[in-house]
Amino acid sequence: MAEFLKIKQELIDAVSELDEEKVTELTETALRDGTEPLDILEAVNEGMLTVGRLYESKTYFIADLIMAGLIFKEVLGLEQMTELFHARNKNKIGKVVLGTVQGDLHDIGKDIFRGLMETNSFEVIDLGVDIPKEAFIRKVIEHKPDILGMSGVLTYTIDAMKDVVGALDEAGVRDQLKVIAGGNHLTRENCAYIGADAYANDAFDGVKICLEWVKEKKNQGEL
Ligand code: B12
Repeated sequence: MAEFLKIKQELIDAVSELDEEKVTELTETALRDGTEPLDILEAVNEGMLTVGRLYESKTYFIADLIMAGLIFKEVLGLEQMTELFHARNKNKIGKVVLGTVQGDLHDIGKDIFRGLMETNSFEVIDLGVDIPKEAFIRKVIEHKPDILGMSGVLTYTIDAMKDVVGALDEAGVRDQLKVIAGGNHLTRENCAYIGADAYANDAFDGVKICLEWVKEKKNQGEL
């Protein structure tokens, strides 16, 4: 960890400068030195925030966002990272249907949440990106999950999230599951607007909430 602190800023800068080769090199070095994969992901995420700011200030363009996405995916695809996301326990504690809502193509945060949930022994049915409410409902009826997870990184997708919850209501299945919305712009207020049971700005917090829900359900004898 002490070793990682020395290169952490270098890694953040390499991500924000879109220096793919350097990011891979630094990540591999850190992993070899025994750095926790989650600490590396946190640093990469910090670099992504800078990329977002540079895009907002028109220093970066859409091609740069694409490059940033590719770099993050490359880091997530490194062997030690995929090992981290490998389900360690075959006994599943709960089922989750997950997807990025209609209008949104961002999937990196969703994929991190999926990986962490699988590591924590959840079965995850990942529907992908740009998922219309009808597809969410179809899969909920088919798989009867304990939890529905919706990802939405674009601020205007809160309406798409609200529509999914409305459709769950209409289909008469809203009270059969918990709903969590994820995205770093979400707040308590827009969570209430969406009608979700909880929200998380961070995949790690989301997993904690889901673990709590499963514990409650078990205590109530429903599992
Ligand atoms: C990479 C990227 C892209 C890539 C996405 C590649 C991919 N495969 O995902 C591409 C190039 C496709 C893209 C496109 C666009 N993008 Co973009 N993109 C980004 C960027 C740089 C990084 C996003 C990212 O992956 N971050 C890293 C991950 C880990 O973070 P995250 O997604 O937020 O996920 C975390 C949490 O949100 C949470 N989480 C996420 N999902 C879930 C789900 C659950 C259930 C839970 C519990 C938690 C959870 O956990 C994660 C961390 O632990 C951001 C900038 C930024 N700082 O976010 C802009 C950003 C999101 N994009 C933006 C924009 C504007 C666009 C475009 C509209 C640009 C355009 N003009 O075309 C398009 C939209 C396309 C579409 N319809 O979706 C804006 C959004 C602004 C807004 N107010 O909505 C941002 C914020 C940039 C900016 N600052 O302006 N983008």
